[in-house]
Amino acid sequence: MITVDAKPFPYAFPPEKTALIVIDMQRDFVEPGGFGESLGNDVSLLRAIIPTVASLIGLFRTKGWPVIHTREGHEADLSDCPPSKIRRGAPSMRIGDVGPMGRIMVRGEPGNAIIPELQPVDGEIVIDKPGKGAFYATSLGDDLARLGITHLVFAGVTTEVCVQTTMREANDRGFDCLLIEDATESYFPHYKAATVSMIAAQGGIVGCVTPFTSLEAAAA
Ligand code: C5J
Repeated sequence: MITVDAKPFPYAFPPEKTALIVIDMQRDFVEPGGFGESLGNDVSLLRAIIPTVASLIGLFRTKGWPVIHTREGHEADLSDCPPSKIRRGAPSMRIGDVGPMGRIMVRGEPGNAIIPELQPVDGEIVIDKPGKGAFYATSLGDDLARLGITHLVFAGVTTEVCVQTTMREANDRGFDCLLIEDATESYFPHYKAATVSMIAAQGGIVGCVTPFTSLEAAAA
């Protein structure tokens, strides 16, 4: 076991049963002209975590621990996108509309891709998910069972939406979760702060939280 200094208590994990899940580091959320910006968000906040996420992925790759990437997106005919999701809000572009990076949130379009800085390498699992949670309507649960994974480390965007939803899904499925707090970000700093705090509250009701340097030091 490796033990990391974390909140609300040290997080102990068996490295051979631990995977990193990098949530939705896609052009649509992180780059200008994508879905995130169409909702009126400042994407520069999200871009600030790219070096830390890259270091975290690098640590897992160096150790030979699994790295799993997710992408939020939909089939070209939007058959897996609830009409309510298309209608919601008042974006300048809706899901399926053509934007500067192709059709918004549609699989295979340039904007749906993971950003160049964090591209998956051969052998890494990439989960295409229609929802906020990465377990919903995907193979993730089966993939983790096949790999014998019991512990999950989380990074990505956005903290209070897809990261938190997936952590809660994982928690209900019995995984021991750790969020790397400087490898996740929100368009709203106060939502990130609240989410990080509520994950670790009540004795780690959803999981533990720690900065990347603590995991790096523990894994050295
Ligand atoms: C959102 C996500 N925010 N990846 N998706 O719609 O958090």
